[in-house]
This record gives sequence, structure tokens and C-alpha cells, in this order.
Amino acid sequence: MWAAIKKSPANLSLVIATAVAFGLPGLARACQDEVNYDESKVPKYTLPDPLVCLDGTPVRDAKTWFEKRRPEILELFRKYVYGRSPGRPADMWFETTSVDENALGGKAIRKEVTVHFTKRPDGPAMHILIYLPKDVPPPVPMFMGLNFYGNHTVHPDPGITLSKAWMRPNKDYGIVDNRATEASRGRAAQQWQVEKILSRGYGLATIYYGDIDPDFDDGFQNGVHPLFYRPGQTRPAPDEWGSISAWAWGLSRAMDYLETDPQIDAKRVAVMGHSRLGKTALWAGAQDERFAIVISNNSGCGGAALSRRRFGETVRRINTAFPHWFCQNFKQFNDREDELPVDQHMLIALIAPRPVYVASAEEDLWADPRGEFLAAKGADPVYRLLGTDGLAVDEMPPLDKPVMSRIGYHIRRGKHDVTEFDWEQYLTFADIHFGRKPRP
Ligand code: GTR
Repeated sequence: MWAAIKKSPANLSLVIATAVAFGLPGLARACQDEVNYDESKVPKYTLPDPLVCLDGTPVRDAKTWFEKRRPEILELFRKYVYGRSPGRPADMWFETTSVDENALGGKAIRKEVTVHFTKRPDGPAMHILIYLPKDVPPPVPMFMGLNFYGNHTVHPDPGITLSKAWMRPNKDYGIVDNRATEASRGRAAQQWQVEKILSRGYGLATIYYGDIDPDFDDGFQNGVHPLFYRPGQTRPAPDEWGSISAWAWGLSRAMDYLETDPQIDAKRVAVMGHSRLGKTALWAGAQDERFAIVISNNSGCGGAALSRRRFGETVRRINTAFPHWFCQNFKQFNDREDELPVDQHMLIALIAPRPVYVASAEEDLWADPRGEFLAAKGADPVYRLLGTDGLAVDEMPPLDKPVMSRIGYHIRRGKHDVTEFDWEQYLTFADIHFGRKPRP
């Protein structure tokens, strides 16, 4: 039901009407109470000031930001929102499992690298798929992002290893009994635009997010969490990592690999993600300053959207539908958004002064496009303090009119998705901020 509601507010009215017709006033009320799509019903709220420290000291220079306020905000997000993660495992190692110097009709190098999290070759691991354009001299700047249904979905290329991992059910992606099939190949090609990325002079690295932690609530028994339990520990402590933190941790481990690959320019890596993986990209970029650009595509609640607006998805809804995404402490803020010591503008501010792009979609009201814009705007004072142009507009831009300042933003026509239009903006944004001559 929530899936239908979030797809379109029209479906919400339908559910309410049906609930009334079937004599289910409780359900009707729950729907009305819980999902607000009416701008005039957004409650009054005050955002915490990113430039005032917890002890009241104002932040007036970069030194105070980096040495005092930024660590404070990072700690608040760790403790109350996503949960703290461990560092790099001591025994981690990389194994290149395939290389094709002539992939995609000779246009690309394709390689696959397994990141083993423990000494054991058959132990827990994640698999990185890498495409590099052959006509760009190394080291190549990159886009990196997690994918929803396996590396083999990003392009129909038969040379990509079919994932053997557990997947969420999805007929459109050819998933049978929670596993990918040959029919899964290339199903997300539209969302990844591999050829476009390569032709614009960038490489792509992608990983199936379920390699790091399968996306269901099993009390953190599978995925990487148990690797780090102390003796006797059976699940993360209330301030320890949920799944979003684990996926972000995986992105940092992939970056550990990129840093070792001479064909890759690890100083120019843009981390990008859509929806729950957009939340993940922001959190990865906030914590790990090796990510040179951070891109959030329709990330919504717990991502780029302000929680205090309670528009579309709320803290309570997300913690109820996805109890494993955030840390246990975040649940204290169900229906108590005003008591959060942070809001999502401060997550974006943690990325400063690195370029960050927030993208919304007109019909994606579940993710609160205006809340995403206002969070980007709320990070602007930090970007300006650090000497950049921040987000160079005061109002939400018209549809399909991207803003390319240090904080980038667009709201495009259409629904919750990643489109060719989105990728064109990300590529241009990377050209501008990496100082590269645009390729046609
Ligand atoms: C939804 C969830 C959103 C968003 C989305 C997705 O069900 O409510 O926060 O993350 O999933 O990741 O596709």
C-alpha cells in the first residue's frame, strides 16, 4: 500500500476513498494522518544552525569549522542517525577476477575486482565492475555507485559476471527465487547510461549493494555486520551501523581499491546513488573526504530532504518500513523530528567545500523535492564560509533548469528514477568542477 501511495498522491486519495468505502475509517485516518503532500500543512520548524557549535560558539572561520563544528556534526549523525561504522578490515585484499581490454565493441576496458573482507578466499566479499573508456589516457576520472540488482543489470554486456547473491523479489529485473537470471542482464541499463559516461570521458565503477548487506531486516545476522561483532555481541549497539552505514562503508572499501589502480584517478571520483542508495552516497561522501564529488538522485527522507518538514515520507514511516536502514537511536525521533540535533542540510554541509549535487523529480513527492532543495540551500552558509559560491539561487529553479554552482541542484519533469537527463547534468557538473573540457 505504501508503495502505491508514494508513487503518486493520487493513489493516496484512492486508498482513502477505498478505505472509507469498505468501512475502514482507521486505515483512512492513518493514511491522512501519516502522509502529507500539502505544502500549506508543513509545520513551522527551526533548523539547527550548522554554523553554531553545541556550546554556542559561532563558527566564523574554516579552522573552527574543520576542527570543531564539522567533527561535532559528524558525531551527531553517527550517534543518532546512521550509526558508527568500523574502519578498513586489517585482512582485506583485492583480487582481479576478469579483464577484457576490448569490451563494448572495443570502446572500453572492462574489469571485475573482488574485495575480500577477510583472509578467506571463500569468505564475505563484494564485487566491483569497472568500465574505463579506451580513448582517455589513464588515470581516468570516475563515477562510482551502488546498484540495486547486480552488476550485470547496468549493461547487457554478456561478459559481466551474473551475480549469485540474494536479491529482493522483482519480476521486472528477472529475479526468480531471490536470485538473478540471464533475463536480468541489462535491465538497469537505462539508469546507468554506461555508453554515455564512457563517451564523455569518464569511467564507471559499480557494486551490488546486497554484496555488502542484503536489504532486509534479519537482525544484522548476514552482511558485513557480524564480521565486527565483539565476543558475545549479536547485533549492533544503538549507536552502531545500520544498513545505510554498511553500504556507505562498502563504498569506502571500494575507494580503497580504486586508490591502488593506476588506471584510475582516485582523486577524481564522483560517488552517486539513487533513492536509498542516494542516502548512502551522501553519507559515504560526508564521512569519507576522498570522494571528490557527491551526487544524490531522489534520495528523500534520511537523504537530502529535511526531516522537520514531514512532507511525504517521514522519520516514523521510514523507521517502520525499513527498521534496519538507520541506527537504533534514530527511532527515538519518530514523530519527534524537532528534537533531532541535526537535520539533513547538515549532512550536505559535511561535504563542503567539495561539490555536491542534489537532484529531485517533480512527481517524486514521497521524497519531498522542496525539502531536498531547502536542505541544499541550508548547507549554503557553510559552503560560503569556505569560500565557494554555495547554491547560487534563492528559489527552486524551474523544471529541467539545472543549477551548476558548487552545490548543484535540479528538479526535472517525471517520476522517481534515474534518467538520461539526470546523467547529462552529473557529467556536466563533473566537467565543470573537475575543470575538464566538455566532450560532446
Ligand atoms: C522507498 C523508501 C524511500 C526510498 C525508496 C528506494 O520504499 O520509502 O525512502 O529509499 O524506497 O530506495 O527505492
